[in-house]
Amino acid sequence: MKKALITGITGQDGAYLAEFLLKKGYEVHGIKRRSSSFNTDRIDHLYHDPHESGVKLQLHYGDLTDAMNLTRLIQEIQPDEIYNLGAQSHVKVSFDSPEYTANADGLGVLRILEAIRLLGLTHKTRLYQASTSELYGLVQHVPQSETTPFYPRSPYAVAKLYGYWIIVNYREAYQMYACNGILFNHESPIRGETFVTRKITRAVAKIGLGLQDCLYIGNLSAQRDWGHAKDYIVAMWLMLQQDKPEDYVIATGVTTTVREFIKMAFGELGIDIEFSGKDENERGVIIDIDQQKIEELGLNADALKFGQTIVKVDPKYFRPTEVDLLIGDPSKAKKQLGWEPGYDLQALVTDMVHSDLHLAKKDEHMKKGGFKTLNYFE
Ligand code: NDP
Ligand code: GDR
Repeated sequence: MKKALITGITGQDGAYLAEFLLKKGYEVHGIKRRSSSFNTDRIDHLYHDPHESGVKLQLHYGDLTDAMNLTRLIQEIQPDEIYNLGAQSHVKVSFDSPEYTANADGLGVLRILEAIRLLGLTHKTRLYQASTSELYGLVQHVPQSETTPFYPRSPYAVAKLYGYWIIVNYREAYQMYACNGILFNHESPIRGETFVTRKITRAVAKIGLGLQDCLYIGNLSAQRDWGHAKDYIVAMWLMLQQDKPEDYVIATGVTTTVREFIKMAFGELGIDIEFSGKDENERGVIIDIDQQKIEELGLNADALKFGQTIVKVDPKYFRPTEVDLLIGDPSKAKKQLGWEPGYDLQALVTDMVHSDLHLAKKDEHMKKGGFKTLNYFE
């Protein structure tokens, strides 16, 4: 039975990957951070009491900023595969916490590589590094492939640039099986609530039920190549099953603006919106409502009016330096790994909006029952 160690197992990708590897028969170990409240929501359905026999998922306390902890865990587990998904992964937050981001996202990679080397596991343990399309940053060339030059535009991307190159360096210096997956944005119903897609789909669901009035948003013109996380974790695994370690771009090859994503998300509920105005004054207004759909989905018809403004720009969400356009070329992964995405953007939007509508309906019941619900708009 193969053993895998996942850092960042409590995050979006970690949760999907853990489920995928367990189904493949792996013994899965995950590193979770100590927190004052439970932080394992995304993997609770996979968890079994460790006192039961044959438990295949084991969680360990740890942190990417703690070299001794990482080295001890790798020594104890002796993993065949390590997936380094842990990171301070929010680009905007990295401007507020640049040193911590550099430590966890940059040096964290080095700590794992050194642990593998010092423990003599160089020829046993394969390593996947969660690299990112943010490395491309300021657009040099589109579509972006494995050979496009990097120009990072945030402390997050600069930290990930270190992670990328230290993987390449250790692969060349010590013949380690270490790969960078240069993954473009991938989303899902369990995407962190403050990334733009999830922020949008949560707001759309709440606005549809009359639980929220308006979506406050940043740069509407940013363009992203959005895929589904369920597809992307398969590519991570494939990268570690090859004869030779290489780096791969994982993307859909289609790019869309934030503005268009918002229209698609409202469209899913039968609410048609139009944008007008410029820059900070741009806003989204309801221009049509499909009453039949509103009824079918159990939305709050009284809360939705023709001409109502439901999207406004708030410059506080702008970034000091922005990444304007990402569009990936996944040809190498398709050819060499046989990887293909199953979801297109419309299927992703449908999945996310309906999942958030379901969750918002729970909030609606709570509110009716007199309970307070979380209304966090970041
Ligand atoms: P999430 O933010 O959902 O998850 C990040 C995970 O890292 C969480 O489990 C978090 O723990 C953990 N973590 C944060 N800081 C530390 C630390 N210091 N030590 C140990 N663990 C830590 O990210 P995603 O699942 O979306 O992304 C996974 C990886 O892929 C990240 O490295 C991200 O940068 C990268 N990436 C993501 C893309 C995407 O579109 N999703 C695209 C390209 C790359 P906790 O739950 O306690 O916060
Ligand atoms: P990104 O994702 O920065 O690409 O990083 P995010 O969803 O945060 O932003 C995408 C684009 O949307 C614009 N935007 C907003 N973003 C947020 N979060 N909130 C807003 O209100 C808002 N309004 C507009 C942003 O300016 C940006 O242009 C994600 C993370 O998962 C990284 O870890 C990963 O490496 C990259 O994707 C690939």
